[in-house]
Amino acid sequence: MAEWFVEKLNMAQHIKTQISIKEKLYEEKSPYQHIAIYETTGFGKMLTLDDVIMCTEKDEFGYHEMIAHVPLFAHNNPENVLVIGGGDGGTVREVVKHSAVKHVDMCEIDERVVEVAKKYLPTMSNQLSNPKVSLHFQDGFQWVKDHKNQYDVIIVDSSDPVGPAEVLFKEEFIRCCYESLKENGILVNQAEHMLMFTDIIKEMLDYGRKYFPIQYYYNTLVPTYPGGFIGFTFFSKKFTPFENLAQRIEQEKIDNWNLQYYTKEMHKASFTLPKAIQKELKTPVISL
Ligand code: SPM
Repeated sequence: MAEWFVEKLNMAQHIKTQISIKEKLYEEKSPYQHIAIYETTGFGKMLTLDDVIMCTEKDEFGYHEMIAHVPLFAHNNPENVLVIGGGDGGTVREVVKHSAVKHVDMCEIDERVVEVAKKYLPTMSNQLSNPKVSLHFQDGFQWVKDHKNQYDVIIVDSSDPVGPAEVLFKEEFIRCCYESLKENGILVNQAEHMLMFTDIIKEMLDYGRKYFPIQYYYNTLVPTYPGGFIGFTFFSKKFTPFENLAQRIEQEKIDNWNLQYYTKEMHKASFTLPKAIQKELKTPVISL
């Protein structure tokens, strides 16, 4: 009989996620949260934080490729990048592929997540010691308050809007990210499932509208998250998600990047939303 890991986070949305596991490989209680690694029967190793699925080896690419490459190909010259959260290393692994990126600060509050990922999830964490990367184990909100006008792209690879990460979905944080970006900067935030959390996304887009002239929401596929999808808000001071795409793709030679999800076609298509959601979020309709 297989054992099942059950994620109960979205019970209020009438959904439980279950994933079949072979064994629990590791667990600890860090100063911030419960960290666990499981060997699943079909999705490779899996990281959970406070019993919520963060990533599995089999389907993490859809999340990490899209949270990283969409803003980095939308910007014309993304030299300085900040990743907030992202302790497993998957986002940084994608960010450092860009030759345009000269430096990455990763600000993760929980050093233990990074240490556990280095030991159990080497395919995600293998670029955390890349010379372009500086790791900072501190609060991301404080980091953006202390670093004004510094970044071309900020990527918020957070957990869900409950507990400590809740502030990362609020106006004050979005405003501080705006101030931490340079004049052409782009901010992308993990922003939930479009159908189950439309209200949270609407709220984030409304906050973003107060500061950024350009706002979108885009989607990716992650079968082990409730509902199978997750999306991101895209806020930009100057560039649409598309205007630099052809030139930047040409510059980066992505055929050697071993990508499994991201293509320029997927970049464009991910902004196309179901009719009712698009109407509700009031984001621009994309002509493909
Ligand atoms: N680097 C991977 C970290 C993952 N960050 C997002 C985690 C979200 C997980 N929950 C999705 C459920 C939606 N309510």
